[in-house]
Amino acid sequence: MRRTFAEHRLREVASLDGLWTMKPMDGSGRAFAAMVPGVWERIPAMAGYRGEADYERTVTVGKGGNYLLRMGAVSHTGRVYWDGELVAEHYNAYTGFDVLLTRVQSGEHALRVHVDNRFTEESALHIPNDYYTYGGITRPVELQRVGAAFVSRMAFHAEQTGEGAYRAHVRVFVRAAEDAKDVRVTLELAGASAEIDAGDLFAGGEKALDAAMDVTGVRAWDVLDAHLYDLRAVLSVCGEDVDDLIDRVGFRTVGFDSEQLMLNGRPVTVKGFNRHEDHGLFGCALPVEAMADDLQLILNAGANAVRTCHYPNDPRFLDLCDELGVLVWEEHHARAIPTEILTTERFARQEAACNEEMVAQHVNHPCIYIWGVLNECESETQTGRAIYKAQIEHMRRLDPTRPVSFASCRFMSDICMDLVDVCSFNIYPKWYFDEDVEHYLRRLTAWMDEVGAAGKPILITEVGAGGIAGYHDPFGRAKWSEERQRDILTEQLTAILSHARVSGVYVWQFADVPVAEEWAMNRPKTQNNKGVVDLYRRPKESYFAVKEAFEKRR
Ligand code: ADA
Repeated sequence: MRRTFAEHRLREVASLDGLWTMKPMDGSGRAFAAMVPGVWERIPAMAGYRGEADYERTVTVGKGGNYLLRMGAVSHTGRVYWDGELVAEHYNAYTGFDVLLTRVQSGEHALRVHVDNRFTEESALHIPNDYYTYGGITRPVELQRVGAAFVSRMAFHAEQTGEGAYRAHVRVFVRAAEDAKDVRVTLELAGASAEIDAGDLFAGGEKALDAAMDVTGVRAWDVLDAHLYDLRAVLSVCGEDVDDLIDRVGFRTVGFDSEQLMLNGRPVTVKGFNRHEDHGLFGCALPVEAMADDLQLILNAGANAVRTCHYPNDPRFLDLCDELGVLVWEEHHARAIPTEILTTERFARQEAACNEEMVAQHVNHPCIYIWGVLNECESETQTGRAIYKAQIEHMRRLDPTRPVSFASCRFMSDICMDLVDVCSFNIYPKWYFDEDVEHYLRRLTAWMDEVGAAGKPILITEVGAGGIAGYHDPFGRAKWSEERQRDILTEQLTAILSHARVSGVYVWQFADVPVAEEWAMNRPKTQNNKGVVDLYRRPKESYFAVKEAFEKRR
């Protein structure tokens, strides 16, 4: 997937981004020149379209051979056809997928991607929700030339063994496009190296190979002080180097003690924003420049953290967080999914795929310090608990090195607190109900003590209030005015950030977002207006209130 750094020195990579022909399947016979990456909602005649469309282009292949077609993301369901033949199907807008094309002839080929963003029974994760599900090929597309065997990914983690010294564990995944004999992989990391003998591989096969390296004299990745290192795998077949893959890693220790997040042995207060991948100009297909601008605004507000509500993010956004030292709560895709969907086989299958793809694609980002599952689902019943337990256990199997949590709104009735490393709550005192914030937090911690969660740290994963950009009511301070939003956030953050048991907070939310039409009656302008900046990143008064509160708390 496209990154902010070069993933290969040996493998040839061609971008397939640009204008493709897009044909909506609405019976109109129309065709548009549509940008990839992009969302079709940005084409004026297609705004608001929910349906199916074909994206088409010609791909000119210079040298015959094996190719890996890397689809950054299709929103939300994609079927890929190469020269008319179905070669891949993928569901879920927020993770990428690869298609291996073997023995491709040089010359012109027809690439077609059928895109569907409808809410149907087939879709358990994309449902009409408090954010927008766009249509399109929404992240970059690449065609990569690979040999008989190639490195498909790596999974890294490091244990600290001394001052500036770590034991790095790397699992390398090697795939074969054709039979390949005498395959070897050399790993390089921070001056250390390791050799792995992969033996022979058969066409279509994959092997996972483990290696460990001791590195010394490295600088830790830390919050707002990020040091990154290239982890490079070079693959040879019969002694000849034919392929390579570079990922970037960081060395850090991370986890919660009974009250706080400990990063490299020091407590860190999480001061963050919930951020949807959405922008007034680009929908969910933000260019990397706009992602970087968002992070500038976030850092300028005194924050050090982002929660990727409510789905895995573009790897380039995570790259930027790695580079800037921003702590990330990355979440699988699930926002308030009704129990009748949660209990289906379809949900289990689609969420399992999301978990597997999210961890496989993002596990090496040092910025990710925790995985989140099932935002605001039914965590107060035995039926719901079984699903929470299964999801949390799945995440721990996929990545035993990071804490896991979920954002609960089942106040004082949640029965899943024992399942997580940190208890996380989405709370809206003063907005959805009128209760003094300190009083509310006292009730919350007293309840935790009662249900046996006394020794657990707390994160406030959402707090906020609505404010319509440009609506002012300086004297009356009506709800939805910028002044009222500012007052409420000040009160909320002052109480939360001075509470001894709370390890951090994420403001709901960074920017306003459009929501599904089905939500319009509770959402003025069909937007979730709790952003501290608007759709186009113009700050509201609340932005400065958050900045003041965050900067006060070191
Ligand atoms: C929730 C939810 C968010 C958003 C928010 C709100 O608790 O997790 O996605 O809907 O509340 O604005 O009410």
